[in-house]
Amino acid sequence: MRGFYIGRFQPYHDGHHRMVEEIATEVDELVLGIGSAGDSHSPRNPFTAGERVMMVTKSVADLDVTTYVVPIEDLDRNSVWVSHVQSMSPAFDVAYSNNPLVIQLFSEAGVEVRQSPMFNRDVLEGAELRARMIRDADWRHLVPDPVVDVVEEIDGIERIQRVSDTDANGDDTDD
Ligand code: NMN
Repeated sequence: MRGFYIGRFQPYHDGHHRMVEEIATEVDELVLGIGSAGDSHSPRNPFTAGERVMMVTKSVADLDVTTYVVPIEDLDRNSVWVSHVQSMSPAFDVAYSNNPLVIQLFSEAGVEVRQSPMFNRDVLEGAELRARMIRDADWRHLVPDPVVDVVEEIDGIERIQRVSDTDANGDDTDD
């Protein structure tokens, strides 16, 4: 059985990783969708799809499940988003999410959706991590080690601080 889990992964953190580990106990293969793939260089979406591919690929390398990392750009039309996802991803049997819109769209399209109370953690942790990065508070212990390496390789802290240092890019009040 193959599962699908989409997140923005801005950045990929320990909450995501615990979810992936839990999902890995239920599936043979897992597709990890990098959501909002076209977005980057903003306070809410600081990292490019390619940078997030690196974070996720390196973090899941040791898991005992075959994984595929697939960037998925947003669409203006929610009604055809599931078809868009399916056109970009290896075929999957079940979608994992706690995002109400994602659950609604997959359910309407007849795709089985599984949720976990643990998935709620994701919403809080992404925004919290970015806030810590912006104010130079400690964030490294909240992400898998390879994510620290990627953020350092791309000078990610300097970037998020710079793009947050203007109101031209909007704020980051939700996740
Ligand atoms: O649960 P999160 O981390 O928000 O990830 C869900 C991802 O799915 C986001 O990147 C979101 O933009 C994406 N999504 C896109 C559409 C669309 O493009 N119409 C609809 C539902 C979810």
